[in-house]
Amino acid sequence: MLKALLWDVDGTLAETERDGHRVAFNLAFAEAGLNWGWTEQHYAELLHVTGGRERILAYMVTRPDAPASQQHKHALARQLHLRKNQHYAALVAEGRILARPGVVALIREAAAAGLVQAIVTTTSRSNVQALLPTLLGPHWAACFSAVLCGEDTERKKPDPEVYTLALQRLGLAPHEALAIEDSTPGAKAAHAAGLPLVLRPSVYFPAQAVPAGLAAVLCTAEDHFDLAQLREWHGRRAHAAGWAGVQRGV
Ligand code: XBP
Ligand code: MG
Repeated sequence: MLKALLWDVDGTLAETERDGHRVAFNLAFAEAGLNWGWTEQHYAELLHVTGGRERILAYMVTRPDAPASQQHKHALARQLHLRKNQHYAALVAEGRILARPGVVALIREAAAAGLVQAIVTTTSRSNVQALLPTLLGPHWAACFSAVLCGEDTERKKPDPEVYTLALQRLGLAPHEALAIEDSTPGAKAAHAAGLPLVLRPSVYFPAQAVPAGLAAVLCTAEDHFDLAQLREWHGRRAHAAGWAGVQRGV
């Protein structure tokens, strides 16, 4: 039985990457006097490194004008990432990032139906705290029993750590929950944690980019997105995986 929804943030709740994080990275680079503009197209590749600080560090490897020493690289990445997140919060506050269709209604519907919900993301906590009130209002946190962010784990998605931690916190077995993701790293993380998964493609992770073999229900960006539909998808996965009669903790 479906008891919990585990929500990814970037690309799932809202299209934050192209018009939010990417723009904010570029503002931070320009402010620091760096000629490091990330185009929309290039950002699609950069997104395969999860975590903004890690993404900057990976990019530095390709830049002859990056600091030479590891120590200076890390210090600059930390500083740029901090500023990036401040710019991101300002962009969000300007109303530049909207919820994806159906998401807000579904979170409210699930809350009203008594489902447990959690935020399970690799983004920084400050970005969640900036975005969620604009999507769900000042009492957004009441909808979620756990909010797990980039700072809460050693390893970011595609590592399953953040999902495993979420299940532990909620006291649930993987088959009792459903992860909602948009990206390949996110889908790999949920899959590796043993979670059934709905994959809703986003701007940077279109359906054709999703690797085969993930135990996912792949929907389209336009698919009707309500609780009845999620229960149906979860039931379909349960049937395919033979979860009927599986007891929690077994
Ligand atoms: C997406 C990410 C993040 C964001 C930037 O995480 O990989 O790194 O691009 O956020 P998810 P930070 O889809 O799991 O929400 O700069 O805070 O890392
Ligand atoms: Mg995502």
